[in-house]
Amino acid sequence: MMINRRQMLSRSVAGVAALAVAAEIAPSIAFAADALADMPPGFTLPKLPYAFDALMPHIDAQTMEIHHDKHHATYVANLNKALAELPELLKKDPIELLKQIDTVPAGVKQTVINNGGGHVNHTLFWKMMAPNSGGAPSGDVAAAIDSAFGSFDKFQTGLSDAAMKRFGSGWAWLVLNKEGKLEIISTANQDSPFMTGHRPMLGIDVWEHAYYLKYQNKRADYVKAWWNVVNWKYVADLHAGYMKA
Ligand code: MN3
Repeated sequence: MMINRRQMLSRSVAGVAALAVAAEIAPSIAFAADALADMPPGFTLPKLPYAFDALMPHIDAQTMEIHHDKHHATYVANLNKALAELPELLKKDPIELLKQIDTVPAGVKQTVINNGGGHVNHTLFWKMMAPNSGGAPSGDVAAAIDSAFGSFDKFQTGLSDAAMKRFGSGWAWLVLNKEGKLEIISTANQDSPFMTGHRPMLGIDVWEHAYYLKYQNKRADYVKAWWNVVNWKYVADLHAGYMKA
């Protein structure tokens, strides 16, 4: 696509201004908005960054298609519907909305927790996985994991345990906590780590919709397979961004 010099200039000025405004509100939000650049306010379903079958054999194409096109799409649609009469909230960065969940009117608060959480959690989740990935992290993330958990193996066991112990539907997460330390947590339903001041670096969806078609009741097999698609590059980007913010 051809764009002229004036268009390019006005685009970059607008971009810088938007970042500056966001930075004024809260540096960590500015980073998050930047990292989640395909999650604009107004709540739209981001494109899956790879084909439905790209994570095979670990996660099957039909699961990915239903998970993204139906489940995630429904969270987005329900969030937009819930906030249709609250245009000032509809304009917000969805992460900011979750961080400030106590300012959301009581009548729609739980709907925002469920569907705003679902939207943000899944937007992260798609990028936290990638084809031809898995293995172990390197660099700063690897050092931070070793320092927090003793070793990569201990971290891996810890996150897998949290995923297995989550009763019913929810998530297990590696987060950066308020003190700037790595921590493993688990959240129920679509509760977002951002609501409790945690910054998610890596998360696994253990709702049955994430694995049932291929793994049925065998959540342990899904969790084990999922490690083969972890996108450590994105985990490192998130970590670096949070540390800078
Ligand atoms: Mn899900």
